[in-house]
Amino acid sequence: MAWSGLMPQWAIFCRVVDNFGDIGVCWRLARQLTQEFTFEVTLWVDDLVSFAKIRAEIDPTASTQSLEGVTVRHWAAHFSDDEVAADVVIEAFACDLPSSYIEKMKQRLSSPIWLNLEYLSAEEWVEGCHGLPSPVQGLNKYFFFPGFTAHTGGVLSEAQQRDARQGWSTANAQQFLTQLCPIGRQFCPNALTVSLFAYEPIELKPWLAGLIDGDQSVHLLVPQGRVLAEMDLANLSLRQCAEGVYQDGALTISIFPMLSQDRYDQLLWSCDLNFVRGEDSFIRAQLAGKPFIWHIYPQDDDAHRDKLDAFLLHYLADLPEETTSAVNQMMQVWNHGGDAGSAWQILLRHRAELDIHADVWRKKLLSHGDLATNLVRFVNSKVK
Ligand code: TRH
Repeated sequence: MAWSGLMPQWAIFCRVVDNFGDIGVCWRLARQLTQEFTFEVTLWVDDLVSFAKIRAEIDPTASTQSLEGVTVRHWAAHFSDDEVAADVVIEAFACDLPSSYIEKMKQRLSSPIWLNLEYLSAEEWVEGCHGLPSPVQGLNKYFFFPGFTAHTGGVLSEAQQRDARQGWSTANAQQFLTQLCPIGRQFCPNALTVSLFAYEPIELKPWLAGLIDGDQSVHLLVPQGRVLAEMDLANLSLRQCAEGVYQDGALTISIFPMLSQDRYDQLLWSCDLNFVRGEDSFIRAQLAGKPFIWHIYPQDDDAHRDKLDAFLLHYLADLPEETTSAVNQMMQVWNHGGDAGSAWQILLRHRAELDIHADVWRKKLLSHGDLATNLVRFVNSKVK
């Protein structure tokens, strides 16, 4: 296809399978394409309620709305006859475009560039599949894989957030945490700050019990969500000191409503260590340049086990054996069970090296270029 001479129109289709990662990734991409490349972007989302959880400005009842220059449309079952297919169509996470939209793509004089933005994996096969076309109904659909090496599409990293992270000082971090958790901070102003975002980790309760009895004072910052129910605060020895603040021994917990996506980034930049999950928060923790523990999205066929190991091979490649073993142990225990108390204690002993490593890794990740820029380059290479 050839561009008509005007700015190309992009359409991103997002089906929310569960939680917030699907819309989290699609929103970031849509915003970056609009702001950094000045494309006209329409984001089609089937679940605006989930979107509104990470961007409060979203009206879950509106069929069309605009946010930061992106046109957001509710993806209902059928497309009206006057709808025209975009120049570039992104199907996020193999969400299957509706056949009525594919028909419109086929009706165009010049075929659109059609891509499937895949899930993130560090497995070796990804490099071989990245960028491959697949013929579908007379059109080509390209597979675009995020990843951790130069032979993949890289990871999403918006200039706006990169610059803000660069300028984020220790004073900014202190101020942010104090505003977010004023009472919790009073209890433990010098504690290790740890954010917690996870599913239902098997070792959560023993780990919390270990934090209460530990030598290291810890301030655990928890945005409301699935992990909270699993924490079962009523059955721990913690006493409630104020609304959303619990304390016992070396542990203080602050609980607060989910943050907007940009503020959640700031939380990750501000804490000493972050527990993250899924795909998007996992990447954001890496871009924060802080040590993290990943709760991988569990899959029925146990495919997540290989994905976790593949990532750790990359992430830990340049570290000494003892540090590698400390991180590997904590990640395995968090995901598959084991002695969380001891794994945590060992991990803490390596904090200084892990701080340095987190920053080195962030730079390495960004050296492959960011995903949106790589995507635009790929699309341009297909325009004849
Ligand atoms: O929410 P997740 O578990 O999402 C996903 C989806 O479930 C998806 O179907 C699955 O395939 C994928 O995981 C692997 O985790 P994730 O990817 O980290 O997305 C969370 C999003 O929520 C991310 O964009 C950050 C955002 N967020 C906020 O905006 N505010 C918050 O307070 C928190 C905790 C998260």
